[in-house]
Amino acid sequence: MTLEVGVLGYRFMGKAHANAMARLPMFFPDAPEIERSVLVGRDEDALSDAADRLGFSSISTDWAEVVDDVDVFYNLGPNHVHAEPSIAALEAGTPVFCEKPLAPTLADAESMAEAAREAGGDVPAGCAFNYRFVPAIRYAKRLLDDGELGEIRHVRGRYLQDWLVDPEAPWSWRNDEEMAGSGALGDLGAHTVDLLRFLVGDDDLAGEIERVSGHLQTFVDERPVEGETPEESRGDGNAVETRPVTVDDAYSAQLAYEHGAMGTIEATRAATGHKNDHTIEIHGSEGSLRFSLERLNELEVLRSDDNRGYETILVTDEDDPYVDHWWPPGHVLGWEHTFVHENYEFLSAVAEGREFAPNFEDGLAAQRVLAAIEESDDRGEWVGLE
Ligand code: SOE
Repeated sequence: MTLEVGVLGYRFMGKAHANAMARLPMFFPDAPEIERSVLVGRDEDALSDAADRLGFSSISTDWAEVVDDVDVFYNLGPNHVHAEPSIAALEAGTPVFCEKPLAPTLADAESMAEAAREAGGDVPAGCAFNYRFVPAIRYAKRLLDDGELGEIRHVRGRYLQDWLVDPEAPWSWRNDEEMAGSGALGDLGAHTVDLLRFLVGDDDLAGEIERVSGHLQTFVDERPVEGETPEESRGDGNAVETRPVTVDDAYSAQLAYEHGAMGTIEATRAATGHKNDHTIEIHGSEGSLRFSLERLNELEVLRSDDNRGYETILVTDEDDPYVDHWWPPGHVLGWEHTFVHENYEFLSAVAEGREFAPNFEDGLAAQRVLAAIEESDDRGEWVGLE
């Protein structure tokens, strides 16, 4: 049976997922057969253009008509449109794949997770934390799960970008609290929080995060508006020149884990010169590991019984769980492949009517940490997580 896929959103993430779907039959012949059936958005001209480029057979400007018509619904729109269409799709029994962060607010994320619970395990509700699907991260998880790093003492994660260093960089929905929820915290921090949960959140490792202390900062309070669309005008046809920035440009947080480990995490969109630098470091009683998205085919591992320091493991051979699908060992993978891997896993779960991880519960768990970090910044004190 061919799965008909409906996708809301056709910009950055729309492109990344459409590209992944197009690669599947070429490289993952055991993936379920799909049709990029309907592309959903508001602007018909832009939609038709995007549908042609991205290989969709039709377009719609009304998500409500699409969600129960298709076999799978991808919600790749801005954060403020995550909840309503995703919940409607789940209520119609349609599996959903939603971009991260799961929602702009904790309340929305809770409603989405509740809808997923009610839809049941055979209707997968996935949250698109694509960095779980980097082969080096899978490798790191195996080392940690096998206890090779011993007792976990420190976890560290930082996600650095620089596209908002320039005060003249244009305003977008990502700078608006109502639409985005938060700034660097939700957009980038959600990835770090999820990756650390994936790697050490297990009860045999660091366990849950118990308390957080957070700090948020906005460096540029307003930004120029580009273009002259109706939303960008004051209602009288005259374009506004700037809009306020109502989210953080950067955050940092300390984490206290259930079994005593300490965590330090941060993200910023103002780290001059850093484009997409996501780094994870973990120190255990028996060893340490380092991962950087800028060198995603490598994992650095240090063992306490070996005085040679960090060894670089090239995760491009049999250690890569997806290597058989791609090129001969050593022919490196990149950022886009993480989307192919996650689409493969998610669509296979849909076809087989089984659960997929990361799911909406994982999205909600990350959102709880983000909300606690914001609350801690507001109150100026540590905040506990239930
Ligand atoms: C923008 O900062 C962004 O595209 C994030 O939204 C993605 O999740 C991240 O993977 C790359 O940067």
